[in-house]
Amino acid sequence: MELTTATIAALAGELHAAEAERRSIPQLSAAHPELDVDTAYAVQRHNFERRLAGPGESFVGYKLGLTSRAKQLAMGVTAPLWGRLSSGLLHAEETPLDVGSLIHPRVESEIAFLIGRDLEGATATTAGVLAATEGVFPALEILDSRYDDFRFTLADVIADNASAAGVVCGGRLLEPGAVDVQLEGMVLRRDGEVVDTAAGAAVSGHPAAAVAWLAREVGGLPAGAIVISGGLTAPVTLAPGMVVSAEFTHLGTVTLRCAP
Ligand code: OOG
Ligand code: MG
Repeated sequence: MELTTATIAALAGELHAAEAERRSIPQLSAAHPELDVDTAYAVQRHNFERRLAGPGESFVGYKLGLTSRAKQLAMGVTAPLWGRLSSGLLHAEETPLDVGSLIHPRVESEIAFLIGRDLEGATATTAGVLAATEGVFPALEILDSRYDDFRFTLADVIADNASAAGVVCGGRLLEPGAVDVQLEGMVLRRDGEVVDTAAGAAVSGHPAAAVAWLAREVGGLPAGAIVISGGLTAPVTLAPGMVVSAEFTHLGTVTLRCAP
């Protein structure tokens, strides 16, 4: 059964309140098994519009999620999804993260794209994405599910803006012709210790292929948009005082420090 506009607004309100009050809620699909992917994106859009109405907030781009096998296995959801990024989600690398400001935060390393010119959706390809990209850079994504125990169905997590809680941009911006992102290596460290490693191909065979899928899904990408292409490995659960870094072969290093 299709959910009404009023129900979409009510579901969005539940997620918004959970985020604002830093408490998790049961999965929306538990009370609404009829929540489908399209309706979930409508819930996501509702809260993103609310976010954009906030002071100083503007659209900055998109996030891809569950684009690697490691992430799909970790979350038990076997399809990719996308979410929306606003300026308020950008977390400066030099600012320590207050873990207590979030419900149950995690972090993961990603390869990010800065789109240099408008990319048409219907015909988007891996090569087309690379041609439209101004530069690629490394990012750490901060995740925080608004759901109990960080568990969800595909529709639930889409409604929750793909668990988006922040993006740390770092390293260096390289032209896509200067680095083969498919073969780019990454070492993930927690408090200096290696916790995981990956290559760019972990994401959809080629991170730009994931971005092409996004472009087709959302009907094109505008010049200036940032797209994070999805976690390369399983995420790391954050704790006060923790330092997590992702060191890439050519893209450099991006670091997140948690406040003590
Ligand atoms: C859902 C968001 C997934 C990624 O990069 O795979 C995601 C989640 O894991 O909470 O951002
Ligand atoms: Mg992610």
